[in-house]
Amino acid sequence: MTMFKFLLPVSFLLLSIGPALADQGGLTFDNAWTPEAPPGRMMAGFMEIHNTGPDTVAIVDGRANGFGHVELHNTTMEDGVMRMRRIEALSIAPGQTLVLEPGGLHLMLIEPQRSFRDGDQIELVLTDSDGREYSLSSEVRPRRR
Ligand SMILES: [Cu+2]
Repeated sequence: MTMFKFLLPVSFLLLSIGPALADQGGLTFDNAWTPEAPPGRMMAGFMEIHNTGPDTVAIVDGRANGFGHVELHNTTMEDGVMRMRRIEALSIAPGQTLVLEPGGLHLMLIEPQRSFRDGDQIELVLTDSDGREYSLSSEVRPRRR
C-alpha cells in the first residue's frame, strides 16, 4: 500500500507531461513529415491531424522555423492539370482525422532560409481560429517515387 501511494504521483506526473508533446487543445498530430526538396525550393508539410475535443477546430495559419512563411494548400485537378490552391482553413470536426498527404491537402513551407536533409526536424507552429497555437515537428524524409 505504501508502494502504491508512492507510485501514484509519479503516474500523474507522466500523464501531465506526455500529452503536452502531441495533444494540445484537442488536436493530436501524427506522422508529420516533409519530403526532401532541392535547395531553395519551397517544401510541403504532410501529417494526420486528429480532433479529440468536443468542438470543430479550424487551423488558419502557421509558421515554420527556417522558412519565411507558411500557407495552407489544397491540390486539385483542373482540366487534367494538377494545381495547388491556397485555402483559408483546415477544419477538423470532433472525432475526425484530417489527412494532409501528397496530391491533397498540405502545408506549404515557403522561402527556405537554409537547406534541409533527410532526418532533419522542421519545427512548426499552427494557429487555430481562436488564436491557440499547436507546436509539432515535421521530419524530413526522402521524396516518394
Ligand atoms: Cu502547395
